[in-house]
Amino acid sequence: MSDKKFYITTPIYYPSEKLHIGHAYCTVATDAMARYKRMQGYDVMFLTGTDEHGQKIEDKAKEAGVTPQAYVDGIVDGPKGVRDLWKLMNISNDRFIRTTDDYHVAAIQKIFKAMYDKGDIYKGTYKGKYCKPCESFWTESQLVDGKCPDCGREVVDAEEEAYFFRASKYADRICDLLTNTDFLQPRSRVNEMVNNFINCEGGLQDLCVSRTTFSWGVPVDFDPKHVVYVWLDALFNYMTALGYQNDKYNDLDKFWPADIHVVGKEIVRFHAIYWPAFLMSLDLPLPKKVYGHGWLNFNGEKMSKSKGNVIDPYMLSERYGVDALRFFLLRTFPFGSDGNFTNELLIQTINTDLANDLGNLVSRSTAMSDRYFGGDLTTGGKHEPLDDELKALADEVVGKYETAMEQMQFSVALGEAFRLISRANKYIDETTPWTLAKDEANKPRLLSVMKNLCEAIRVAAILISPVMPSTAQSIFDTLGVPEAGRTFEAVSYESGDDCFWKTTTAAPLFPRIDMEKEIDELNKILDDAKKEAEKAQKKAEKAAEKAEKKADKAEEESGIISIDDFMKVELRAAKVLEAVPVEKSDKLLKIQVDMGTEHRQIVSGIRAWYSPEDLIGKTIVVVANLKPAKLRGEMSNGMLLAADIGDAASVIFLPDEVPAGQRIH
Ligand code: ME8
Repeated sequence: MSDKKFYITTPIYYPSEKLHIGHAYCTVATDAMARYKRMQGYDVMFLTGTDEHGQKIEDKAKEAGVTPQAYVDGIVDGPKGVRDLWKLMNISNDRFIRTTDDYHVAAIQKIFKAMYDKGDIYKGTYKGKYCKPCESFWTESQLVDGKCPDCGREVVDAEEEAYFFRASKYADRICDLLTNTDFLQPRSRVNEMVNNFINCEGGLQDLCVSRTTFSWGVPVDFDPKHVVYVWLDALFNYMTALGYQNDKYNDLDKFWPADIHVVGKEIVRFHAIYWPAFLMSLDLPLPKKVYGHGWLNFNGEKMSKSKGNVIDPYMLSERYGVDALRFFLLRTFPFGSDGNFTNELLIQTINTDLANDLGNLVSRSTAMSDRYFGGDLTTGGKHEPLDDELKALADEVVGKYETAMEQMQFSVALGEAFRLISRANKYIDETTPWTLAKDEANKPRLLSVMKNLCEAIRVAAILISPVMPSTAQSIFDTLGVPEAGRTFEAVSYESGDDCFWKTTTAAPLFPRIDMEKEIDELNKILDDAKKEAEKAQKKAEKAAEKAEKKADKAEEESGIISIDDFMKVELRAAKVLEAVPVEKSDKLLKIQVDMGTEHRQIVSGIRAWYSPEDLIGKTIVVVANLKPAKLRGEMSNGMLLAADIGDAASVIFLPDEVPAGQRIH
């Protein structure tokens, strides 16, 4: 094994939904880098995985009616899950970590405790806004129009006990790391951090690193009503997966610190500020680099489940082949910037670069080798200066390719490989082998031309192999390249006169796609997805409505009514004008009252305790909007208020000065 080591990671993705093209983009890029480094003789550790704790996962599982563990198991290990996707996409990760793995959970508990013992984690109060029905804490900035972002209801000020990490203590060192070293790349990301998240004069606020409002997380073992904040839990995966604070693995000394963490721009903040601060707290070496890549949009819009425009890498891989998709992703979008994914661009790239330029070069060259030499390109030939031009270009391209790959500039590196491919196509036009073939005397020259073509293709295949591993192998096989000629050590162009090739012809590498027909099909798939999303949206709305009704009903049943409910009851002051017993009843009194704007008759069951004289002239409280009822043949247009005291009733009297008809709240 080589002593050149290289440790590279992707983010560990949330298995809250199926992964999409954005996740595939990052993983393919990281894979290409891992393969490139292996090709260069490095001993590579390539880690990916899933980040399985937190409120979002807990909520999703609840929605699905399963336990959080069952939910994530399905998305990670289930059919067409995360592992299947990476297998399909030829991802060469050496390890896969799940944050629910026992060894990781136990390690996180030890890490949290160590930071606590050191005094870098302390107990404090987390102040925020609380939504009672959702039982959720929100920060001011998370609120939508000052209301709960989930349900839109009012929130109240609230506090909860929480643990905090003393990030403030490390602010100076983090600022130095960001501004005076190459730790964070591309450089533009440094400005994003310094302008938005860390103020190099004003410092850094301490970070809340525990939660008590949900339970799906790593429990703080010395205070188990708290779970560890999901980012602290997640970031340490990069070390626990090597054996930090656990016995499952034993590669920490060999591979830590990481050479590069590849992450999307939105999580650079966690990787470039808090992650180094956590490591500083434990006196651990910092990773050498964090690379914040750009985001892919679809047709100019952010991909989102509710819009139904989330692109499925499974579907695209199955339709166009994994290598075509991998190539498209890395050739088209400069890695450090945002990119706009469109179906037209995808098909155009496959047709132009892969079917036309690369595919045709390989099929034309091998077909001619077959036609003119039966695939037997023996030693000998006739050299011409044009061959040196091809070699010179190949040498130049290899150098530029390496520089670009070292800087994660995949689109530039592939551009260089394709410069060689185009030059080789031009070489065919310049040498016109079909003309040479007409005259037996030109045979040695024709042989040289064929061998130079094969050599140019071989070099190009080595260069594209980290991005298109299967395609590179098929090309090597078709050209009959021995193992030694497939490695990066053999990348330099050998003037072909003395080499020997035994080529075969193969099926086209990339069949041309009928753009119009294919776009129609893809649009249909997209429309279906949009309809699906709308349906899901409606279903979710209905479910929310139902849940709200259920909550209201529960409130009702628990005896609580809203102020609106109370205001529906119209209570008014009334003066008793007259009261007489109802015939044939020993309970009821028939009472005439003045309600201010009208006189009314009400019938009340208080005869046992009140005689007419007790009431006449008094001011009582009447429910004025009660549905009229007939009692013993008498109409009652309202109800007077009285307290039930044991087996008697006590009428509520108001002071005389309250005018008849006055509304009472
Ligand atoms: O953030 N374009 O996980 P996540 C490009 N669990 N890349 C995209 C993308 C898009 N539209 N959408 C996602 C998390 N990505 C945490 C990480 S690491 C210790 C914890 C890629 O599932 C991109 O790399 O939200 C982004 O950073 C990552 O997926 C976020 O994945």
